[in-house]
Amino acid sequence: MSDHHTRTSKFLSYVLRHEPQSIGLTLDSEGWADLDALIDGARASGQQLDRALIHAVVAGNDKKRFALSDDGKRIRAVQGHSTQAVAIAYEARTPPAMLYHGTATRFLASILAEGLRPGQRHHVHLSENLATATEVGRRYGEPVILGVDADAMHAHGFAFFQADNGVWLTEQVPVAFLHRLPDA
Ligand code: HQG
Repeated sequence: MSDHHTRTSKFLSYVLRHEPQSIGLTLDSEGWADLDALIDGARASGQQLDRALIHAVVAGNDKKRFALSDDGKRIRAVQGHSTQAVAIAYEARTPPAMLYHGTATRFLASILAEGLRPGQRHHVHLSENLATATEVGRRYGEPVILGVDADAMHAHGFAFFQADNGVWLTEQVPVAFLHRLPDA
């Protein structure tokens, strides 16, 4: 992605996941925003967006963070929300036996005491592969990977969901289902 696309992607993440009201935008409970309202609200707050730029950012996004509606009139972030305006009704799905969560070493003591919590977001985010988990962890410092025994959690009745971009979501992970992986 070019710098311009990366900046636009960060702006879209901010308004579509966290602070839609900052540009006077309304999201429905599934996270959808009207594309014209997004463009107008952005312009009023000094961000120049147009349909071509938005389409390019959605299509080229490294993590497929955004989706356009079939009629092209609406856009949403597919996961990662913190705004209480949104409560996507993800369909529960059987997870793979093992999932991974990348975090930073400085969070380990707390996580191994109280389990994984969603923080500001609506869910704990998990991935199917170690490389992704490592990159996620690196955002906050020296990365460390936790294995999540998703199979056992699922057998104990914990629900798992998968966003359209493949990220696995669950509400929390108790310590009993977590183990630290040896450093790569
Ligand atoms: C940590 C990115 C202390 C948790 C990624 C994480 C992901 C605890 C941080 C998506 C804790 C929350 C989400 C506890 C969890 N004590 N720390 N009990 N439980 N934590 O950013 O998973 O680029 O909200 O380990 O790819 O890092 O935004 O979650 O370090 O999919 O599209 O608290 O964000 O995607 O941080 O990342 P975050 P995350 P995007």
